[in-house]
Amino acid sequence: FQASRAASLLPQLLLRRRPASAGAFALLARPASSASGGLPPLTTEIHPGIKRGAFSQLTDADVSAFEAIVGGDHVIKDADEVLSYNIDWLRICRGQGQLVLRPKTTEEVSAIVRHCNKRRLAVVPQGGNTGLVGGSVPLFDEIVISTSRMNSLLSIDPVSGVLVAEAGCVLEQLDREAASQGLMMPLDLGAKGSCQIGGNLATNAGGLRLLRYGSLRGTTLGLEAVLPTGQVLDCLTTLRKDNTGYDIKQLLIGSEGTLGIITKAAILCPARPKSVQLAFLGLDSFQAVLDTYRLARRSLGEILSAFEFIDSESMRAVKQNLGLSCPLGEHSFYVLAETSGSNETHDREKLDGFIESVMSMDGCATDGTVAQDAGQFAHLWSLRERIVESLLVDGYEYKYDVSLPLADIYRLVEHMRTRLDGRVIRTAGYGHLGDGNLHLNFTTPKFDAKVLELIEPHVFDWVRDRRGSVSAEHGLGLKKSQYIRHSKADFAVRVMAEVKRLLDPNGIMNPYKSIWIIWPLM
Ligand code: FAD
Ligand code: 2HG
Ligand code: ZN
Repeated sequence: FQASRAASLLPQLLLRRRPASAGAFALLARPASSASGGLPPLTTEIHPGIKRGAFSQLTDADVSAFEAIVGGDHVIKDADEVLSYNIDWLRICRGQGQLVLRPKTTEEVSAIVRHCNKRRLAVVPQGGNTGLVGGSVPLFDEIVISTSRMNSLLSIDPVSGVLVAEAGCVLEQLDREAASQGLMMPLDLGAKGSCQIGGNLATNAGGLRLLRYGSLRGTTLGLEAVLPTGQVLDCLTTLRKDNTGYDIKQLLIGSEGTLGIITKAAILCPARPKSVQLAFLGLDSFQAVLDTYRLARRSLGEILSAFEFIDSESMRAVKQNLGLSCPLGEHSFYVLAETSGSNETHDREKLDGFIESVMSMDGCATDGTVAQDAGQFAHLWSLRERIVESLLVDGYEYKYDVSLPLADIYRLVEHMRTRLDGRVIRTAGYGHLGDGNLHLNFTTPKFDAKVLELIEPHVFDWVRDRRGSVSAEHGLGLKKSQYIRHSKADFAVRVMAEVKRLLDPNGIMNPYKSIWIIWPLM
């Protein structure tokens, strides 16, 4: 079910590259009225305060050394070809990188990084380039190391459920391979057709089913990475239990390419459910959304696999901007409650019981439908997954991804709506309710500095004051790095800086991102 759903979602939006043999890169179409009209401004123009680090300049001798490592065909120098690696998915960041390297093996990555460290050349690891915080593209002239050619599935054990793959494997392809063994990847997100497992690990991506299958921090059993000095860190165990010392691989998970390049991973895959059901509900208050979630946890228990919410403004965006149809009438909120289990009759009975209780409970859901076939299932999910794409059509998007106590989640949306009244096209709130994760987005026809001033740092301060997180799942990247202290204690940040210094003494690995703001100052 997942492959067919996701396959239709993204291809027209992403910066997709043709196979290497085609020798050119295709910039696939994005919504015509989005900010993508021309090239985005250089990131250095938007952030003039960020100065280039004391890195070396690339020379012909460096390029020759890289050609000797990966072969001339996998060193991209042509400015037009390099361009798509310099621009992020949202088309908000544009770097000035001049070189892209496409290694095939861990040994090649190691040789490249060793050379860069010796020469003090800065690098940016890049997977599918679907990241949403500007972490995957250069700022100045950093060298892009793309993992796209490292795309072999190494093994799947149908008994233990352990899958071992190279970092450049696309998530959707891995999920298809897992399906052939009765398994599934433990994470699923709208970008699955392009994002890579290495990028997923580097961002510790959450996605639609974290509620059920947990975070990659739990499902990743082992990992191999090339550290900033070029040394290979081999923690590629496939054991479920291994309490021998510190769990170093956790440092790489969520490190956003600042501590090394992940080259291989061992992931524990759950059994693929035999029965998947999806209910779509219309509700008239956020309290009703919370009450419905409480009821879903109680009555669906172990088969609940996703609980997502969409507010009316987000629904309006997919309807108006993408022309999608919603099977329910107008409501303040919509909820997708999914179950995954092994017995269709049992699961359907449970879901029907849940819907009956929700409908009969005063103030809960007032309208609802259940997907009857794969087509309806895909359509209902697209109403949620395509919000990200629909908002881009408005023009310019201000994107926030926060964790908050459940009671505060929608208060933030209402608060910001009032604050920005009349200045934005829309204030849209949706997200992974079961994870306490709100996606808060504002749109304007084009970038408006006044609007940004009204949003930042106010929105981050509001989240900090309620002990939330300024980045629930997308990471800090370039865009959120200066707010790290809003969600982490000062001493914790200092420890992070020490770890960075220890592993990357020359600071070559994805500079200007994540904890960059802090560590060079210490
Ligand atoms: P990239 O974008 O290429 O890189 C992301 C970061 O990881 C960069 O800092 C980069 O330097 C680093 N990196 C990449 N590969 C490696 C590697 N091998 N080793 C070390 N560092 C590396 N995120 C969620 O959490 N949940 C969602 O539901 C979700 N939905 C999305 C939906 C859409 C439509 C889009 C466009 C994005 C979505 N995202 C979501 C964002 C998410 O972070 C990415 O899609 C994904 O995890 C990034 O993978 P990638 O291969 O594209 O990485
Ligand atoms: C999602 O859950 C993604 O759809 C993207 O994390 C959210 O872009 C967003 O706001
Ligand atoms: Zn999300």
